[in-house]
Amino acid sequence: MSMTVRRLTRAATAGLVAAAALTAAAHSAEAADTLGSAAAGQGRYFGTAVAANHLGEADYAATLDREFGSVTPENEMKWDATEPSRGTFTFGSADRIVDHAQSQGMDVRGHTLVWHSQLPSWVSSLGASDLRTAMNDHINGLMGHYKGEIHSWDVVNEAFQDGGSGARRSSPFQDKLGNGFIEEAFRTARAADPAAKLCYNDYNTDGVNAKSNAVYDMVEDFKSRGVPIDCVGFQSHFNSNSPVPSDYRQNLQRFADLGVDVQITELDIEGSGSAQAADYTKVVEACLAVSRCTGMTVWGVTDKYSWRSGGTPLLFDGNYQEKPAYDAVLSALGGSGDPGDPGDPGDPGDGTLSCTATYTRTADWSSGYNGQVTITAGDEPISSWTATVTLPAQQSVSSLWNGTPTRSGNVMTVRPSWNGTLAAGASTSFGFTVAKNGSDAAPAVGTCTAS
Ligand code: 9MR
Repeated sequence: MSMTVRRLTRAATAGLVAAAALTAAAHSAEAADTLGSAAAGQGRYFGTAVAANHLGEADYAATLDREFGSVTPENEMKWDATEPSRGTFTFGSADRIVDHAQSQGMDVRGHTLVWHSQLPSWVSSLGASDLRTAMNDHINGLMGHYKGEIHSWDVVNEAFQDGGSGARRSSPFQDKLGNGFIEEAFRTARAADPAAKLCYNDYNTDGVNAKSNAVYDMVEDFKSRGVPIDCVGFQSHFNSNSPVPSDYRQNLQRFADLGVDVQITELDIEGSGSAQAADYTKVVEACLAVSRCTGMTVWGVTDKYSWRSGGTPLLFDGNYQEKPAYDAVLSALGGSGDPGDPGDPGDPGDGTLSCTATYTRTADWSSGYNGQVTITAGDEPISSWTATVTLPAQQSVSSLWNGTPTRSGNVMTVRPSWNGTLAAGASTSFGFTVAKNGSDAAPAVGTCTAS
């Protein structure tokens, strides 16, 4: 669907009422709690990033619909997706997500209006005065289309630099419009949809540090001058290089004390097992300890579609099985289900055998490379596994170890040699040497199946 700047809102067009209140109970009543219903019991929302192109996958939609009370389009509301050329708005993919969410009674976070990334080149090439107009038109176009349907908007995303300086990041907006662009974006946004919470969103601001201090100073200044800001989003992408900060709760609290809500907007934590579960617990407990922490969003439903899929950072594995981190979050939210009990869909003991396969290149030279596929059992022990590896057309495999391949064209189906039996959560790997024959592309690893 494509339309020009002037248009009716979706709500007016469809005669819909405004989105449901944030603290409404999750959309489906089930015996055991879900992430969404448990969080709602604490007066919070629990959401996930969603990609429109996965909504047609039955397990993806079922997990989403069962567990979550809020969705954030992962890419579909970004500038490159919604206004690829000036004044031409394309809402097809974003509308699919919003329609799906509304059909399930879920709320929607808007992400994101003004950001230096995923920005079409036509925006970057504008002069200052045109850029100011284009920025305001973009905010009005998006917020107008979804007026009354979005609980919180990330109005400006990632405007501060990493590192110790606390400076603004160089971007077309910063470089041409100066510091005032953020304030202007928030003022435009307030007028466009007065019901939406307006958020500033960033990463590496989760603990007290130079970057979060700079954001803090900006929010303090906005509040003192009456610039409309309602919340600060803490992305919370964690891994071993960027662990959950020990002063996470304290940092959330000091922002809340400025008179804004805080939201955890893009949570994911690389790792597995009990260590990952313990880190998720810290995050949930920090949010629950801050009364103005109104909700949490994880950055994806399943590890297999995560932007950091190699780090398995989410609550459901590649086969939509609940990970220990899921049980930890549900329990930290006070969920009344029986996390880990045999028989609950997705829990250990439900009889679903599963595995995941992840690929890495372990050696590389001009004419060839070594690849390795790591097979990890899900939450049940397994006695065998099957993984497929599809090679780029030119490439050929000269040897393979720790697995038994059968080949059909450029597709290898690999089964165990000696290493089929895996305990729950345990891993093995097979390796292979490839002749590039002119193509350096990576092979594609298909879904792992277990028996
Ligand atoms: O998860 C998003 C990924 O699919 C996109 O390729 C990427 C492009 O920049 O953006 C990812 O989402 C980012 C989010 O919009 C802003 N914060 C960081 C997120 C992870 O990179």
